[in-house]
Parts: sequence; structure tokens; C-alpha cells
Amino acid sequence: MVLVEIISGSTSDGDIVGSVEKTLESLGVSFRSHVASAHREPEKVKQIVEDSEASVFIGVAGLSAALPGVIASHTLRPVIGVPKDVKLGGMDSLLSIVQMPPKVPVATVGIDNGKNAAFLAAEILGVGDSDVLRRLAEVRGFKQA
Ligand code: AIR
Repeated sequence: MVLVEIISGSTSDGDIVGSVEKTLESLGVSFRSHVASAHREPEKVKQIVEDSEASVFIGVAGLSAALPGVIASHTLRPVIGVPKDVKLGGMDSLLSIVQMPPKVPVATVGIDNGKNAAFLAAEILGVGDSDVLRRLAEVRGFKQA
């Protein structure tokens, strides 16, 4: 079963998606990756979210980065947003993702920080999954989870 659904706004976000995937792999967390733009393909984003059984979503996007917020609008499961530096040092994307309206939060990590998105997803999963928690504890050097 896929635990984390990753969606990015463009194939040009592939470097950041790659770091999310690599980190999730190192933590033994299953995932699936999609490319679907909130502005160019809003119906595709909605369909991916509605069809997903994953526990956590990660949205990666640059510029006017609506994607993580749009994912959050379609689900009650946690959404992690990764702002991508395309213009303005990524500040446009960071502010788009972090400034969600009340009741529809997106947990936002640092600009281009796909690695932390994967760690945060694993921490969320670790609350109810002792295998993920054990792996996290190993990787972070905790004696016990
Ligand atoms: N993007 C795509 N649709 C809406 C947005 N904000 C983002 C992508 C990518 C950037 O725009 O996530 O970071 C540039 O996309 P492209 O496809 O032109 O390379």
C-alpha cells in the first residue's frame, strides 16, 4: 500500500521530487509520484487525491504555488508543501503555500527542502506505524522511538 502520494506541478520540479523520493526510500516509506498542475490540470489533481488511499500528501510547486493548498482542499489527510525556487528565490512559492486560510492548513517546509518533507511525512506516519518509527529512530540516532 502506498503511504505517501507525491504530486508536483511540473516535470521541471523533478530535482526536488527526486530528493523526496530518495529520502522516503531511505526511511522505508512507500510512495507514488505524479505530475499535475493546480492551474493547468485542476481536474487531474482532484482525481489523484480522490483516488488515493495514502495517509499523507506531499505537494511540490514553484511560482504561484497553489498545488499543496488545492490538494488540501480535497482531503482531510495531512498535506506537506514544498516551495520550489523558480523565481524570487522561491519566496513567491513559499508565501503561496504557507499562507493558507483558516481550517485548511498545509505543513510547509523550507524552500527546495524535499528531504524535510519526507522526514515530516515519516514522523506523521510514525505516530501509528511502528516500522516507520523504528527506521526514523535509527536514521536520527534516537536510542528508542
Ligand atoms: N506551476 C505549474 N503550474 C502551476 C504552477 N505554479 C509551477 C511548477 C514549476 C513552475 O510552475 O510547479 O515549479 C514552472 O513550471 P514549468 O512547467 O513551466 O517548468
